[in-house]
Amino acid sequence: MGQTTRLWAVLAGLFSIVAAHDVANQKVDQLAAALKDTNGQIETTDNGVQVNTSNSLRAGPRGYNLLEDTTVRKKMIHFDRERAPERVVHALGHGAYGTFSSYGDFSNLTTACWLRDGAVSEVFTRFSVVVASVGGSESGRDTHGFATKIYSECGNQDFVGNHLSSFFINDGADFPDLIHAVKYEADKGFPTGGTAHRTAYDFFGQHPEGAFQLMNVLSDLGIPRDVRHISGNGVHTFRFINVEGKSTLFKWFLLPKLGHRSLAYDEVTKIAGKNNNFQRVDLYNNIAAGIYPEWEFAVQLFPDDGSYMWNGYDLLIPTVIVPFEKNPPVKLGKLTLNRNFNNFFAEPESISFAPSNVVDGVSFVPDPLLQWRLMSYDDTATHRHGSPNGFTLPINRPIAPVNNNYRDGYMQPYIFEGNSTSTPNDIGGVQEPGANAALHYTSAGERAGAGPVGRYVAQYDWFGQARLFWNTLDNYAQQHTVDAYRFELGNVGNADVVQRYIDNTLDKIDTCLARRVAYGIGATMPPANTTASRSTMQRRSNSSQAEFPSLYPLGMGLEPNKSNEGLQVALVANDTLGTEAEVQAMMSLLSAQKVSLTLVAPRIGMLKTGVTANASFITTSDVFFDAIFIGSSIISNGTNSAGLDTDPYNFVMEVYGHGKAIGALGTSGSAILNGLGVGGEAGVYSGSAMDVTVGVLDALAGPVRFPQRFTTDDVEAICG
Ligand code: HDE
Repeated sequence: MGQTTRLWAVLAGLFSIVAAHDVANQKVDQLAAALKDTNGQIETTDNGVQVNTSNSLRAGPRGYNLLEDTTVRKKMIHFDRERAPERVVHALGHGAYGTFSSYGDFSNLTTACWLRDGAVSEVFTRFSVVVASVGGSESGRDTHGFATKIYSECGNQDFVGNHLSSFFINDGADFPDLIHAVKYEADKGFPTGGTAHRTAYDFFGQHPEGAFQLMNVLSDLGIPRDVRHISGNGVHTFRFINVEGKSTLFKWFLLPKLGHRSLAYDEVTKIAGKNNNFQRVDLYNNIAAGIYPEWEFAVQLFPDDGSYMWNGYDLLIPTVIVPFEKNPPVKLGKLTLNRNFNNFFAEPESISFAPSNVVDGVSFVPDPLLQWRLMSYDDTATHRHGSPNGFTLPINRPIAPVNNNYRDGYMQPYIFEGNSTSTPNDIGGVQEPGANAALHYTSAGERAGAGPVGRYVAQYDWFGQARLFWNTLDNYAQQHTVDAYRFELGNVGNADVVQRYIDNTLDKIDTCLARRVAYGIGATMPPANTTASRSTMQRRSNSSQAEFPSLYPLGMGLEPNKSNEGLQVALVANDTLGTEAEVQAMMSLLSAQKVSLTLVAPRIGMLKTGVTANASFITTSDVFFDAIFIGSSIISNGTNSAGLDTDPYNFVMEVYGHGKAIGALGTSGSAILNGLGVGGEAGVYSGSAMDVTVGVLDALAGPVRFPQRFTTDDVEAICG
């Protein structure tokens, strides 16, 4: 490289940093213009007249209210209409702002500007759960939504995915039925946030294509700890188009840099009762503390030869996934969430995502699930906002210029000038882009159809990937999944629906799975070994785990070297347990890994040991913590005198039962553990504050849970 070229390269580099910085602030600036600060302002009516709206107008201090009180009437009328209709699915959600950074120049694949070299775009990501309504629990067992809007220079690009890689159905025509079936039963109004009921399993039994997805939901993957530890999955195949019009097919993923973490089902149910916002609190508090979660945007790429097939995998069937081992994803960029919203209604609640929001260089394939999504989201947004003008709301507005002749309608915020409202025109209105028009609906050589018009049903071995998934689960993970099937089917309340699901779906996946589920809920067990699949007992010799670990990359245990950022641990303290010195020693190690420590004691405040408890056994719960410590005693001789009474005893034993790490400080800590009968086991550490903290942090980053503590079926007895 010559001197001048090098200089230009440096200048170009500097420019791209500056440009990237500018780009990354455009949405912030646009949103700032919409901010309204009412702090310290004098209260007024909607027509701008200063007035007190706190006391209504009455005919005397003991008299009736007056119709003339238009001020309070208006206040009430506005209040009566404060809610927009909740989303028909994914109603319960929250989110945050951040950035998307491209790892390089991917113009060989796509003209999408957010994948240009040095491109940094602003984003908003909304996380959600499918079934529960607003006000339900985020910690229930469900598919989690992971939707990201990239406010790029060339327009809004939405990635509307889920935290699981597959789906329940293949044709959008089935979606309203799926949702009717999984939401509350029409004649009863319950259950409002789960699928453990008759209509859901009647539907699942009729749709074998969803067997793999349902098993995902019923595995530990279906109960993630929080949204920082889930992945985003596009589910469908999409299309990149480059400047030559060349199309490359892709499936997208957002892979969490923190790794994946799940909860135990018992924890989920308790968290749901104690803090149904646990997941949004986790995200909000971590971002507020400067701990920003990151995901890598990665794609599986497939050449587009017009067949939509790749090595035997049908790319038009969204319930079939292509394992990472077969087609390793290529990392193209990074999503970072780093800023909380200002107003829940105006931002996460009012944002509208649509898979149809793509920029030039991104397009679709004829997958009948995707095709209906291209219509449904804009339609539901129009309904939810009460107007097609919802795209003009601050959270939805692109930073790219928007100019068209879509006019008028409810709540039109703009006053358009001029009289032309059509294109093409020669009278000074909006002009057509001509040669610069986006390519994104067409690609070179794309074929529109292949065969006679008809209503088609996809054919596949729907149980194959479910079986692979089942076979990749470790014994304890299989047990959790069996227990989840038992919980769900055990609550269906209709023996025929249950038996059909066991015989027509579970038995076809794996006979031993079907027998175990049936055994636990008193249903008829299918005869042993009717399917060719291997039984649970032989799982460990099955090569599929080595071949397809990506079918179960995650969950409680399998992923090594997770990051501990943003986790929470507790120190159990009381008037004789826990010293300032050990808290200091622990803090140095914990804060280096951005793990927060809460001192939990019978009461909040200064204890006789000199340390200050910031939570009590009443204000918090062990289920909120990823690991716990028991403080050492300040009573030199007595370990029993520092023993635990009921609340801390339950606290510690529940953590033990959930398979989490426990650290006991000093000789008294280990004596307490021995007294509880849990000393010396895997995942139970005793020793100095330093040693124990190191042990617990390693456990959190590695195995996370200690499955030896979970009870398992006598599989041999059930399966033979
Ligand atoms: Fe959605 N989906 N969906 N969906 N979906 C909605 O759009 C729909 C599907 C997903 O945080 C709705 O604005 C149809 C797959 C997420 O605001 C609605 C079909 C995947 C969110 C809708 C599907 C998703 C939604 C409700 C089958 C994963 C929340 C409110 C053809 C790849 C977005 C709204 C947010 C929301 C329709 C299937 C993910 C009704 C018709 C597959 C993450 O338009």
